[in-house]
Amino acid sequence: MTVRGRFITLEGIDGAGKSSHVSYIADRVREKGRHVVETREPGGTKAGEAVRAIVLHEAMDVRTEAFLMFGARTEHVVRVIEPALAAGDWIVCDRFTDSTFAYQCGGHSLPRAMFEALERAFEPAPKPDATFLFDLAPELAFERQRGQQRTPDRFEREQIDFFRRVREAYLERARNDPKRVHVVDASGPLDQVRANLERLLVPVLA
Ligand code: Z5A
Repeated sequence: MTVRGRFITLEGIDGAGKSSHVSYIADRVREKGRHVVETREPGGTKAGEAVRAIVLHEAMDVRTEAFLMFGARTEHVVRVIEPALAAGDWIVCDRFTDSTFAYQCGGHSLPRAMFEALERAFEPAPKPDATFLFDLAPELAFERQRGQQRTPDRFEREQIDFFRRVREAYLERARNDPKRVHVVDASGPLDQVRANLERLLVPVLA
């Protein structure tokens, strides 16, 4: 019988540096001889990537944004995540449901109960086995993003108070689920953050 794979997610405010660590985690899993699927949200499927292009760049009501995130996630779970886990693969996913609770409920103050109901009703959403939350002050994240050459997307144009609420919502998720959510201090230089991550990753890979 195939042993179900494991599901690892990375979370954090924009500019926390989590995308810099996706392939590192995937490589560490491969070293264990496991097959890995690297993916992201919103995205991960053809329809999900189309939704991503819309939510990152088109103006819309915050509820529209929230429902689009859930629609993209349903595709992702049904077509990619569940089949891969069932086949014994490991998933390393850049953002998942915690992002919705942090951005839409924390950042945009939409009611949490609405999303908890949606989560139950529309998704056969697997719960991540482990989540790494890259945590740093929004002021520092803004400074890092200033170094980037590309045009900021809709989220990146939000004000600092929005990201303070997003960060607090993430930290609350971590406090409520400390066995799953591992908080990585992301305030130092990249190699220091990597070392912080590695310490927390070792028991997850065991
Ligand atoms: N969203 C949502 O609202 N609800 C949902 O349910 C979901 C998502 C699933 C996705 O865009 C957006 O969708 C996201 C939330 C929302 N908001 N935004 N924007 P995205 O995937 O493009 O956004 P992101 O995840 O924030 O992408 P990112 O730009 O890749 O950010 P990051 O992963 O946090 O950081 P990074 O790219 O690895 O690093 C940022 C820069 O900092 C880069 O120049 C690095 O070289 C640099 N960096 C990284 N680490 C360090 C350290 N330690 N020191 C110095 N500089 C560093």
